Amino acid sequence: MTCQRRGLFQWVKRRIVAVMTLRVYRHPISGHCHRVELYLSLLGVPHELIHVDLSSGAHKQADFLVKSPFGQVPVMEDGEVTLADSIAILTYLGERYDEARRYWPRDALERAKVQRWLSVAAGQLAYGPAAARRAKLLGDKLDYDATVRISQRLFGVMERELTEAAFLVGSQPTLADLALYAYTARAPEGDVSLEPYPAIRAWLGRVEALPGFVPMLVSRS
Ligand SMILES: N[C@@H](CCC(=O)N[C@@H](CS)C(=O)NCC(=O)O)C(=O)O
Repeated sequence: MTCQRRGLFQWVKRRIVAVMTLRVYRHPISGHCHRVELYLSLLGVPHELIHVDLSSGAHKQADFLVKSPFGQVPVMEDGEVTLADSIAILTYLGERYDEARRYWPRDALERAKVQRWLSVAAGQLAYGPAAARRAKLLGDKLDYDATVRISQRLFGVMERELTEAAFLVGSQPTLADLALYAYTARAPEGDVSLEPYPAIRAWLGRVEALPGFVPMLVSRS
């Protein structure tokens, strides 16, 4: 190959890689976004983070609603694929990029156990610690006492299960741990204390020790 043709080949290759780079539309204080960023980082998948300015309402503009009909982050673009919803994105990444299935088990029962916690991430975690934090950080008008009750019930269950096992589904980390991590770690930002839960605090440390771990921004100390 001549120098000129080799140069052209490299240029085309760089353009293809640039166009193909996986993109995540996100906001740095969102635990929903963090779980996606964490998985990509643990897997070592190159990606670009695109800041969505929630405070100016960028997520409710027509161009963003095409990507995310509910006007929420995160959204992932991977080549031709556009996908909203953190849990949908996690499972997509599990199928597409987690070739060794380190975090998204192949075994049907193991995967169902992970799914049980993904439902909790969209349920009690969202209505408990994530909502309490929104109330304290952003002044969302909601029943704060109810969010604290939901958080304490959730953390009670997690504490019991994490006393029995190192991670939420047995001895190895899975998507369950990645999905539950951020809003649990930042629960104190919603004035929900983790002091009564030593097993949860030890588990947070184990997640943080995973090679490739990335933290979520601390919003309030
Ligand atoms: N089910 C969605 C929920 C995502 C979500 O609640 N995103 C928040 C940021 S943490 C958001 O975009 N809120 C803006 C809004 O709902 O208007 C997911 O799992 O991704």
